[in-house]
Amino acid sequence: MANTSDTVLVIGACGQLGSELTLELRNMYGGSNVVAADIAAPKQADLRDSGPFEKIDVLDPKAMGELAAKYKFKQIYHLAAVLSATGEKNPKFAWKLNMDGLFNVLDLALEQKVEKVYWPSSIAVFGPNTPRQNTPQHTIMDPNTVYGISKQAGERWCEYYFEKYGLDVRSLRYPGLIGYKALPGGGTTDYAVDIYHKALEDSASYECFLSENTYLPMMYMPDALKATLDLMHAPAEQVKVRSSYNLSAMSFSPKEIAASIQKHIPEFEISYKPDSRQQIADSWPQSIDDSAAQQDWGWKPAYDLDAMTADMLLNLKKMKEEQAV
Ligand code: AKB
Repeated sequence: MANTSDTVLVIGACGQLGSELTLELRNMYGGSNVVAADIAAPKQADLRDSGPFEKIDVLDPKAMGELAAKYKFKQIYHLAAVLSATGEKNPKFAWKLNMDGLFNVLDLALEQKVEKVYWPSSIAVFGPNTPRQNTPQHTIMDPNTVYGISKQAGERWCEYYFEKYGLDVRSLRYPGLIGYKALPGGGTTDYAVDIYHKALEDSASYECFLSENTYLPMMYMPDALKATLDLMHAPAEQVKVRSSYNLSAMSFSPKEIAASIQKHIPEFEISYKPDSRQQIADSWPQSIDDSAAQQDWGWKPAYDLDAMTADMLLNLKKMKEEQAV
């Protein structure tokens, strides 16, 4: 249950997930109760106009402390991170941002008696020796990207803060997230967003950086928002996994998403030019067993590939038309 008088901080509020989650939280808790924070001001008008924004660097604990003292947050959603593909370009910085940022938030939450913390993990915690089909909640984890290593270490620390200090921190291992409102930044699964944008351009064609039969777990944004809010509003005793929950909705390949788009745009063409992101994709699961999330707090996704494609194309078309006016 949501306590709608809570003040909530969203760090990384201008990102792909943050920009949509902040709006959902503002609908639930009221605009002025949900502070959007990021390293740069929001570009989206709805995010900018619906509640307070604070410029913050998650690597600056003093500034974070001042912010928390000002607003007395009851909940923090800490979404700021360097993703898988960008992380490989500057591994030391990715490690610093992803780990020091998490420590700053966890310590702040303890100091300021924040009641609940949300921190996203990823399918990137798995690695080349993990079973790739129906990957279990508990299994071999040998991530070989700095992003995956930081997420796996982060999971261990979240569980540690819960066990040792009683901090109510909750987490999901997101698959690739697909939405029409904001673009992802620097991930391996980003192709599954880009492809819809390119399908609606005049050329109706897309050159994919993964090969045609590369299957990855994916999820449409409304499902990701629902999962996040359901987990955060579940009674604490139902949240039995304190590292991070496996979460699943669909699994598809570039060839299959192209075929789904062709049902609406028959002339759409896809070509393939795999780059360094192929190796990352090949080290990740193809599908995920999320039975723990189903059992503990009733997780169930609503969208499959074709339902997502129909909704993505409809909304992207609408947005293009509005921009053209
Ligand atoms: C990425 O591709 O890096 C992310 C993820 C799966 O965590 N979308």
